[in-house]
Amino acid sequence: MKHSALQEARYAYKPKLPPILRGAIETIQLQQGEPTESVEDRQALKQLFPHTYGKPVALFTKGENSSIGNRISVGVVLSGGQAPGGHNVISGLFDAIKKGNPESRLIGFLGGPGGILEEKQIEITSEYLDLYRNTGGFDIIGSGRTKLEAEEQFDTCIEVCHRLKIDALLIIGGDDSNTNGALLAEYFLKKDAGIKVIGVPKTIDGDLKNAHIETSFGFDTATKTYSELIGNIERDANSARKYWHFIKLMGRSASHIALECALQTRPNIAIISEEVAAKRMTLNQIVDSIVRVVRVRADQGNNFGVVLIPEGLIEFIPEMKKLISELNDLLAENQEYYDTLNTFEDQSAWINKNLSKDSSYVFSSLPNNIQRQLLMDRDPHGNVQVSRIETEKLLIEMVEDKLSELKSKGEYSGVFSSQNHFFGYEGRCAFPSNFDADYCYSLGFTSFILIASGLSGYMASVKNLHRPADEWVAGGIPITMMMNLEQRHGKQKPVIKKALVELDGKPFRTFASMRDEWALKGAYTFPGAIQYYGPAEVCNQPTATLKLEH
Ligand code: FBP
Repeated sequence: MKHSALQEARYAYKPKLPPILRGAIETIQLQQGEPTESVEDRQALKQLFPHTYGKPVALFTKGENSSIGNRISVGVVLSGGQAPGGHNVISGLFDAIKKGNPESRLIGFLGGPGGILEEKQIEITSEYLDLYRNTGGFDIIGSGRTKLEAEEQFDTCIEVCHRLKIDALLIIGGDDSNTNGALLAEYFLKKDAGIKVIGVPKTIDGDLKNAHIETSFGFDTATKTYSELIGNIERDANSARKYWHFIKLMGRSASHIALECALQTRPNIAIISEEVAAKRMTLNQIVDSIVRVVRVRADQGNNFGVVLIPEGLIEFIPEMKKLISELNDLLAENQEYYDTLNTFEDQSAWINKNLSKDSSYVFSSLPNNIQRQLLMDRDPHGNVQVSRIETEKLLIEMVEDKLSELKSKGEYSGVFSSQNHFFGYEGRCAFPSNFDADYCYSLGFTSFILIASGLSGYMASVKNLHRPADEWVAGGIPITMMMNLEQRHGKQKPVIKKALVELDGKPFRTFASMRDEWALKGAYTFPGAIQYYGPAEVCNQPTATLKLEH
């Protein structure tokens, strides 16, 4: 394989660890804090998780730890969408395991959680791992979206782990995968299977965070990658002065990515889905708010600008949310019949007949291509795949229509020419920033200490992340502590509470206090490419979200 110059340089990068994890590994001892409670629904969760509920927060301190040197085998699985830094979680875990006992083994399950069920795995060796250190992607073992949630699957996991002599599983995933990790940990204890389960917070979306998990890994690199691209487009817009750029940004549900990128690049408009939902804005009101800025800028002679749109927006617009939920139910309940409808005309006619009056009206008023996208295959959770809905094009079309209407009435005399973009996959496999490289390596290393200390049903945590790594604090958080009950497919299910953008939080308030100025004046900032080498203020900065939140 031919390596780029940066790839070669990154192989040699030594990620930074929190001070407690440096030096002799057998002197890292577990220190248990107070018992914990879940965020909500305490009684119900206590009953659902009799073995793992209420465990104390785990901290580390210096002292003798005789179990660290035991020979163990750990299985690792990458779950869900790629996020920069996954390879470093595995590197940190591997190095810690081998430091504990060179005879210990790391088994990587291939292609995500499905790899455990299908018993597809490889042993990760030092030579193999060296090709992946400090690089982006999940290609070291691959990822997948198979959900581990049924008892038969849990039993298969036990059989496979016993056959492979695996003592613990590390699940690197988002809120759903870690929820399932908690269920697995509970089941293993109930069955006395002797297998521990530890989770690691992964997702570029940034929505797996709480009082103890300050950020999920990958958010830092992905938002820096998108911000670089947005900054470049802003500069192009400023130079050519002829296009309005509509940029959709990944993030399945929450708008953390769009908000962070807005704070980094100061676009003319950034829509935040959580605000749209809170104000119960209709699609037309969102379009009007964009048209307002386009007109004022046109009056100033500025027929150009940049609009950021979060990927999940469509599901936060109340009328669209209702439509999507009705579509999800209709398609799930009538899949067999629906599959017999061969043309789009037949499908949309049947859909229109079965939707409520309001939703049918909304559906019919959408352009044909958006209707088609709303009817595409659901993801394994039964949800519409928002990354495939071209919201940016929908908004452009609607803005164009409004502006021509205004023009015909003599109320708008500008020129509106647009470009659309979608930044998502571009950021998920970038070389991890120094922040993500260090954070992920620390999470992997921490996971081993939790496993070796006999804990299960915990998520690895590294805190104080807005400070340099010299001040980072490692430990573990019982996953049940992050849970509540939510309605899923008509049933109350225990799940990790998703963190949406808080409208009274500092990142949003900071954005809201400046956006009017950004809308009309040229306030663009150009973050440039991620820097891996150079002064700390250029290459070791955490996200604005993290700094503002802490
Ligand atoms: P995770 O929640 O698994 O981390 O994935 C996040 C994400 O990147 C979303 O931002 C996006 O909507 C989705 O994955 C895209 O999924 P896919 O890779 O299946 O196209």
